[in-house]
Amino acid sequence: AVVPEGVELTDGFHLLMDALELNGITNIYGLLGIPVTEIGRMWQARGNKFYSFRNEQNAGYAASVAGYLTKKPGVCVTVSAPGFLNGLTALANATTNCFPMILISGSSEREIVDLQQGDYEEMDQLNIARPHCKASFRINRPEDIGVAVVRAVRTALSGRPGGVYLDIPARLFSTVMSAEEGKKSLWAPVDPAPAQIPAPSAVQRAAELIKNAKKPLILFGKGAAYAQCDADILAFVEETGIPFTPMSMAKGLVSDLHPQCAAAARSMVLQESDVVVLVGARLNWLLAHGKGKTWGVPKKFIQIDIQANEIDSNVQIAAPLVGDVQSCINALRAELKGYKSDDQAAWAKAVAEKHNTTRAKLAGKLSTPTPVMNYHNSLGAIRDVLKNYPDICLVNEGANALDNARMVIDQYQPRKRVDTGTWGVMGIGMGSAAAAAVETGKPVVAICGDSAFGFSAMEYETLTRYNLPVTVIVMNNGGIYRGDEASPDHQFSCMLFNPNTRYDQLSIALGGEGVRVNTPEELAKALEASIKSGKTTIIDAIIDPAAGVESGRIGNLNIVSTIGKK
Ligand code: OXT
Ligand code: ADP
Ligand code: MG
Repeated sequence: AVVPEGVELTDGFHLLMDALELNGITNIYGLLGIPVTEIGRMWQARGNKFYSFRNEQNAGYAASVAGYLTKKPGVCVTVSAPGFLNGLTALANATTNCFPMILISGSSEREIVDLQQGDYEEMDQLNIARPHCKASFRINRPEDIGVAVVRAVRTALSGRPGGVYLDIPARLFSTVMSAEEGKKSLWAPVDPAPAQIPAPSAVQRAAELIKNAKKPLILFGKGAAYAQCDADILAFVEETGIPFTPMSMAKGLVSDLHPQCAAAARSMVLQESDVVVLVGARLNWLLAHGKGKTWGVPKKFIQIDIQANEIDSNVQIAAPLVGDVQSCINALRAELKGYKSDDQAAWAKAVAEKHNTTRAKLAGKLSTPTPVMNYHNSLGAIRDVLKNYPDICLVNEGANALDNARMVIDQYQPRKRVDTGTWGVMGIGMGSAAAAAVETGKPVVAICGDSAFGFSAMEYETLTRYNLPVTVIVMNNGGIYRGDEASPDHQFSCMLFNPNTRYDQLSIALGGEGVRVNTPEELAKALEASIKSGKTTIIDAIIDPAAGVESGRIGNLNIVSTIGKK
């Protein structure tokens, strides 16, 4: 529409920023260039934070982790086609992990894109994004920016959280309208993630199962951690006396040191339990789809999930509790009030014994010296230092570096562990570490396999640039899984890296602190110093190239040739 002369104007850029601010967004993660450059400058000029990355995939991982940690959608801004595609990996990963995130990409001129006439960075981004997120929206008019942002926020947050794509054609950014009309077109959503209360009959059904169980188990997933109802969850655990075990990112939701923690009796509790309460955890590959020998004796599942069709996705769920974790847990607590079973006490005791014996066995390995560090004694040293910093957020990726750290390092507080998640994706390291440091304002420690680190290593400069208190420990075993594989005559082995790589020197080159360590004592000292200094640091930890195993703890998923090498 033509705006009469003399009327105060606004444009797409300003309306977008106003709408984001109105929705409580203060941090944007992204990478600038045509046509979104001005957003970064103007966003910063308004006193907000723009975290500028070296590759959109890492900016996207940062945004998704911001979403997970804060329960507000993390926002990532990218340029068109290639930038958008880089960011899309992270958007898809966010959706897979149920993290709320909004990817905003500039796009090329519609008329040219739609006729495939070869525009600058031409791509039909809207449709490419659609299968990889909860919703994919395009904004065509400035007066629709407000509604689009609200819709994106509500879609990302409500029900099962996930990713949303917002497509903004370049021209819209500079399209003007009356400032007054523009202001009227913006609003903040009321209650964008409403409580979803489970039906009373469903609550009774679940409570009956718990009351009649002999060997009940509570299994927490990252949906329970995301829900931010930590006190209610702890009360549920303690009022029922039922042993619990966490999925990796739910570690610390109730402390790993809690007497009812059964993490180190994992196989036993999955196999022998008769009733399992799943709280914000899917029966996907990570839980062997709820069947087979992992799950041992027949059992009944109670499943708390906000997504109704998650129920029965793999095996029969005897008592579905569809609703948000907080409402479901509190409804169950009310229904079970005053109930504690003597029958279940014997089971709880047996589980605690198994858990404690396994922990004690592992403790021995953690302090056994070896000529070159292995995963046990290196991680043992890290664990001892981190004991004194319970509120540090741990980021973790790799195979052996991931699986062993998950096992060895205790977590004491909710949402203090971010890892490779549902896809087991390498490369989340530096983006996640950046977001964890930014969003929590606390120090972060990232434990990365040397392969895993490589996926986002240049982003280390982003960490030093913003002075983020992140210590990256690179578990340097010289390869994927192991560093001792023999090379064929004609070429370096496809599983190995240059053994002369100096990750500590990479840090110094990128403006951080760097130290190489060869023993658990040196590692502990370097970590302690780095946390105390608050300086961005890489600790290059030399690990025995023969210490790892192929694919870590999931070697069963690794396909090998049936007929062998030919
Ligand atoms: O009860 P049992 O006896 O079973 O014992 C369990 C617990 O009771 C016990 N436990 C304890 N004992 C003592 N004390 C304590 N505190 C304690 N706590 C537990 O320990 C065991 C194990 O417990 P856990 O872990 O809870 O149980 P389990 O059975 O392992 O659980 C099953 C799972 C499936 C839930 C669990 O294993 C899990 O969460 N796994 C996640 C695995 C995963 O996602 N892996 C990453 C992918 S691997 C592969 O794909 C890689 N790639 C390919 C690639 C990827 N991924 N992405 C992209 C974008 N491109 C390519 C690559 C390239 S890994 C990789 C790089 C690898 O090389 P690096 O150099 O980075 O790393 P290194 O290996 O270090 O060299
Ligand atoms: P993990 O990998 O830790 O086992 P998953 O990512 O598989 O966890 O499962 C998380 C589940 O939590 C998803 O099915 C998701 O729908 C659910 N979820 C997320 N947030 C909530 C919430 N606030 N209330 C109930 N369920 C939730
Ligand atoms: Mg390695």
